[in-house]
Amino acid sequence: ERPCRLEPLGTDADTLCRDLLRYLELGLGQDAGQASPLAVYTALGLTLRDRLAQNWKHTSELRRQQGGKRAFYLSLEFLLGRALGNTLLNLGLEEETREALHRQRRDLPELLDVEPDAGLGNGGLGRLAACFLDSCATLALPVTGYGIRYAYGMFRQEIHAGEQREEPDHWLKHGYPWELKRPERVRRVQFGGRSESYRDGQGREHRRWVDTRDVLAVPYDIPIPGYRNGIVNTLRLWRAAATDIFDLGEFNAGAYPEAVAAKNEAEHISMVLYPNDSSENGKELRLRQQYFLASASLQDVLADWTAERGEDFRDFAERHSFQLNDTHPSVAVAELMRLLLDEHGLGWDEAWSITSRTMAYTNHTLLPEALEKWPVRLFGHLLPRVLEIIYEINARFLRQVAQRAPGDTALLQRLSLIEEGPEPMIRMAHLAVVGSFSVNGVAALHTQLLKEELFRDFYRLWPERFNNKTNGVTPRRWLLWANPELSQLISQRIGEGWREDLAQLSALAPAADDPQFRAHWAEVRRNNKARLAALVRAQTGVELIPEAIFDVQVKRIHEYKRQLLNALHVIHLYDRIKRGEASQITPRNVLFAGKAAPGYFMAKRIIKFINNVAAAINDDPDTEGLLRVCFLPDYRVSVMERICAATDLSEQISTAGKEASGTGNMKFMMNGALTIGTLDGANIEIREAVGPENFFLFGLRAEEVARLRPQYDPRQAVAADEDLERVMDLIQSGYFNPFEPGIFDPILHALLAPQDPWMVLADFSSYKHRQSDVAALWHDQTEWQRQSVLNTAASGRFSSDRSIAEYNRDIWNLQPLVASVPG
Ligand code: DL6
Repeated sequence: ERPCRLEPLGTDADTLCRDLLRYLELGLGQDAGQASPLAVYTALGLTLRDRLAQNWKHTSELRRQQGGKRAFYLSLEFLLGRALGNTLLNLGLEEETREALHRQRRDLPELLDVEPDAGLGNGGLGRLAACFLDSCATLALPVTGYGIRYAYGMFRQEIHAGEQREEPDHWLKHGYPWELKRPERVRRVQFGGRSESYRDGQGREHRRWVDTRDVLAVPYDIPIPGYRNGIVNTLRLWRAAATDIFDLGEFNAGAYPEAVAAKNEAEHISMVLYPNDSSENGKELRLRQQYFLASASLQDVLADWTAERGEDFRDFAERHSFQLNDTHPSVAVAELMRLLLDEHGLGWDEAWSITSRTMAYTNHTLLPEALEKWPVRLFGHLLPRVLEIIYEINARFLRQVAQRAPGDTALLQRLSLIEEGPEPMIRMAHLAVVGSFSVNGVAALHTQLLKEELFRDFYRLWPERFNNKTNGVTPRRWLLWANPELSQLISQRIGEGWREDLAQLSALAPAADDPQFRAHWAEVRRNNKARLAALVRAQTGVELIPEAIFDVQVKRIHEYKRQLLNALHVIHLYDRIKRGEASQITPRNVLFAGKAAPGYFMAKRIIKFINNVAAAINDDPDTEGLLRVCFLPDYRVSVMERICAATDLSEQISTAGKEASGTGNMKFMMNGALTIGTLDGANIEIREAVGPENFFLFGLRAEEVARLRPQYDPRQAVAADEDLERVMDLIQSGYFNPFEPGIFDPILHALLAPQDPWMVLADFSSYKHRQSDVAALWHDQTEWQRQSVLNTAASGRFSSDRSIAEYNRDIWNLQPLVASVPG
């Protein structure tokens, strides 16, 4: 008898068409002629997942054959966005798929549009994780992502009467065709109970964690294809499930509701993403999520190791790196210790040596309110054994410090993993630094500030641990996919190598001086702007001015990002129109988008303010053809794909020293936007790359912000700038809230308070002047388009491929898989 073999799947239009039909009619029970776009999208997803799965299997085989080290990216957030377009792009199957759909009288665009975004993240940090996975696969690096499969992702934002309303994002409602459930790899995660001593057969004393309430972690794998290299890596997302659906004992005793309630409690863990990007809310459920992710993922990795090597951990550290995406998963340091000590019987020194050689920590913020701390009491109640281990790590660490700096108790207090006080707290960032061999910031300035400020004492102790890894974004999604016409134009000029080696974009620079090329460039950008204008019209009813500057600020709404500064400038332009300077105004569309954390009062008030300002301006006939202002609701990955290709001016205007890096700034630059920005985060490197003459710089520098803060007097800034005075007067007069008296008082108070940490008014004059330079340059379209080309040409170093190559060179040291397409 001949063994039966799996034949390679065809990728021609004909085979794709037949497989799609089979999934649609037989897999989903639909009538192909009548099926909804959603059903066809699902069938197409399943058809493509089969192709991915083939490469997936091949990649695992390669990894097994080649052995070698692996890295694991632990993150509470992966902001994936849509998968269909990305899959077609990375597999190179767009044409065949269009053809296959055409034969069934279907159109790709309508299918692309029905896919909900996988919004399992808040913003930059989560999207960075997704870009990094794309680059790891493209560079053929054996890196696996671990995260949580939240049933509800980032909330959907609706705007009613100018205010944000949050609606649940049930993204899994219609199923998710890309994932693969892996029930055979379920893990058990412990909570509660207590820790006790016991003696083993040889009379040695150990600790163990007993009487726990366990939760199951069920993995779902999402394929992460590299760009046309046959590699498919894995993002493994954990769903929480109850251990036993019904506890029979309780059930029989008549406690049926209690048994079902226990099931609910377990499943809550993966129910919802916390929508806070820059503050921690300290909720117990959030700590449960963090521990759930850390424990399930580490157990998963250890299970693979012991299956192959038994209990011999000698090589483990040489074969594994865990990258902690911010402090959110940093409990992994203590959990790996616990697993090695309690579950695998290692001694402390060996376990610590392994842990502190495998963990690496990326910091993403200097904002004190975002630095995680957990009350010792809560931690001890939920994770008693883990707390003991943290105490032991701390005791040993502080002994080491005391030996180096005898008698310096202030230093010990500053460094301790425990912050003393009426409510003692565990400092998760300290746990991450102490337990890791590498600590990195995400842009040069940010890393410098980590060394000089936040982690100054740690830096003195272990300077070799600190390194910078400037963020990047994947050029596949953010240029090739988001801007196909521009990509084609680039390829016609410099070939296609830039897709995998973005540094090659520098070859585009000479084209900036070629009038014909510039004309094409401008035309593509105009088309993109028309498409964005159509989206804005459909979503908001606002009619943008086609030939005007598209001036865009899209990101989370936060005081430090200073959407207010932009809004004040908009009001200033309006004021100029009203005072008779219309003929001197350069037409602009000012577009805002972004979500506010639901509990962040000021951020929500800023949204309302922008919407009221927009309404007043757009309704005034004097602004016709000169100024349009719009707040686009429900900003998300798929919307940014449309926006970034159509932006002329990228607003990166945070208070210097506050934005760790920014990544939106990179997406805009790559697509040819010019930036107006402060010397903050990666703006500094963007300016260096493109040249100061092609960047609109304004505002105080980080050290000036720090120096001037104590004597900051916003009223002086107002008195010194008549335009600003007029703007503040207009707001104060209630012009933007005639029927809602007083609603913008909190904004005025914040701007005028000497304590304003974001020093908005301090930068107004400088910002206003640079904005008038922007307007002047717009009139010189030759020069504007030249600078636009130069921005794209200089954006090569902001590819996440470069970031990941650096993580690999300096931190992980992985061997790329020798990529080969399955035969
Ligand atoms: O590193 C990714 C991203 C940076 O680009 C942003 O500048 C930074 O704000 C963000 N950090 C966070 C963490 N909390 N806060 N704030 O989201 O990371």
